[in-house]
Amino acid sequence: MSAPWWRDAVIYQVYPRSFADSNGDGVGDLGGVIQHLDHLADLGIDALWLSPVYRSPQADNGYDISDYDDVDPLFGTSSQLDELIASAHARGIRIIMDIVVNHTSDEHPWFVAARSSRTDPKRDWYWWRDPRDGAEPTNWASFFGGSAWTLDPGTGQYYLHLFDRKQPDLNWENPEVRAAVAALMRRWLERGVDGFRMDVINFVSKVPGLPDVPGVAPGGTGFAGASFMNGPRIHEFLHELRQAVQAGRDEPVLIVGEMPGVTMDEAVLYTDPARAEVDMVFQFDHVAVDHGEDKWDAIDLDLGELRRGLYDWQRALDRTGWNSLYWSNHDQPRAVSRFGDDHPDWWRRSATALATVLHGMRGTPFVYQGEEIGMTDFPWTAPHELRDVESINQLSLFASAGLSADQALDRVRHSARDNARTPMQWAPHPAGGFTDGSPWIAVNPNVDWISVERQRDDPESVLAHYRRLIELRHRLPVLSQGDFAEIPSDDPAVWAYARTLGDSRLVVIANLGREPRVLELEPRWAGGELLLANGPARAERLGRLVELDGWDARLYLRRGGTFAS
Ligand code: TEU
Repeated sequence: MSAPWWRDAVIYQVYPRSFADSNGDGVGDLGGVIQHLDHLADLGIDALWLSPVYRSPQADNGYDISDYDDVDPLFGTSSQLDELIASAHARGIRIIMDIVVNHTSDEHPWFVAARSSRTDPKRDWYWWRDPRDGAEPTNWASFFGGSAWTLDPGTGQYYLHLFDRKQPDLNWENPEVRAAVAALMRRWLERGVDGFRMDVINFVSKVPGLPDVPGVAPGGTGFAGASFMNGPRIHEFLHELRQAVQAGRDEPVLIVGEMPGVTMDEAVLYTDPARAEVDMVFQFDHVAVDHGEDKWDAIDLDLGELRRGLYDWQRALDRTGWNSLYWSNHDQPRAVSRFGDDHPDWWRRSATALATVLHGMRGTPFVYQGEEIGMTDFPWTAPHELRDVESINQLSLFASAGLSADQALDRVRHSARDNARTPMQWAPHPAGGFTDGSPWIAVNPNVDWISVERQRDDPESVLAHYRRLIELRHRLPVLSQGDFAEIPSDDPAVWAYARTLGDSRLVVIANLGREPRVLELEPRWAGGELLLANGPARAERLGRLVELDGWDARLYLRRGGTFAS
């Protein structure tokens, strides 16, 4: 059986609110996505992951869904979504819908019914508990600050929400919930979508009894991940869902599981095709290497740790299962600012070096909107510029802890999800070509030198480099199917690895820093011809001594050899 389509594909994430506004209200919408499909086709991507556009009160920018079958008027109409699906398909681009079913909006009819009475048939679709000593039932913390429980005065019980209080957790122990989720996913497949990105899907099996977090002071809250991440029935639930969604379909339905807290061992089980659960996971190890106590406690980036984390995941899934490959998404700061060097002198080379080391690996690369042109974090100057519920709650928590507004902003600025949510920079003018209206969040002032328009026809641009990497993945089976082997380097800034398939070997080498560096290779790695560099194109054979300039990144290809892996 041939490999499924996503194994040599590149997937592009659109966060519609910030992608392109077609009606001048300052918020991105489906019309804007449709208008820019040619940009995606030109980039060469194979599928578009669309962050939620369903009806939602927008408490968490659409990750709080109140109607899974309808489009929120903020983003357009249901018929526009059908048009997007058809227009994307006409360009050979598949559509991957973002499905959020660990929780709904508190305005979803299911929850409205559930909270109406303790005896409502939908009551058990959510998690309800009596007060304990007049307070929250357990000491669980919400990801967005405070307790994970909110009292519903109408029925005198608390309901569970791992995120915002407007995002009550569904009770997946209830088979009616699981059947309803499978049914809504099948309806989207009937409308022509090709797969799903499933939001925090490894949270849906909770440990029975919802035990307290140990060691938390009375009245406090603690991270309860051990009680909801990769829970006791998660594999059963995901296998059941896969069977229900795939039934009767010849074309494989892509399921990408977003799984904070997933381990490599668990990921092998989740993505083993023989187990029919999910096809790949978004893991979080590499995007936590600069977190101290938590994401707000930023520590210096340890390039060795970053490299080891990604290489470990390559080795873990090299035989069984499949990796997603990403630097960015709508929740993470911009890669070139976080892992690269967004100084104007180094910005392009570092953005292309990061792209090279990621896209050279085994797995399915994901490109987040704006990453392909090297968009950077935003230079926040005041708390009121931030829009994200997580950031706003955190600023308030810091204020309560006695920090000044400037001190709180300093703690939030680098990890704020808002960095990824500033408008896509299409053209070098104040609104960035994103809207004719007033944007819902500020456009990065560097739009005058970072934009699609400025890069589209520049062969040396970040955009051109992404195009080349994507084209290579489509053309070279060694990239999509080759195995992975680390090439030893004592310098944490010098990354090198090999991909081997049959008589082809690809060697990827990069310097993730400004200082020139030298790498000495064992003879077995040398001998390839330069295939792609983020510097001047040139004929070059890979020798044993590799001299690397600042943020130098190269791919070498050797064909016709016999390679011991
Ligand atoms: O994010 C889940 C998740 O892991 C977040 O807690 C993420 O780690 C955090 O935002 C980083 O600080 C998913 C969605 O991607 C996110 O946008 C939603 O807010 C969240 O679930 C709730 O649906």
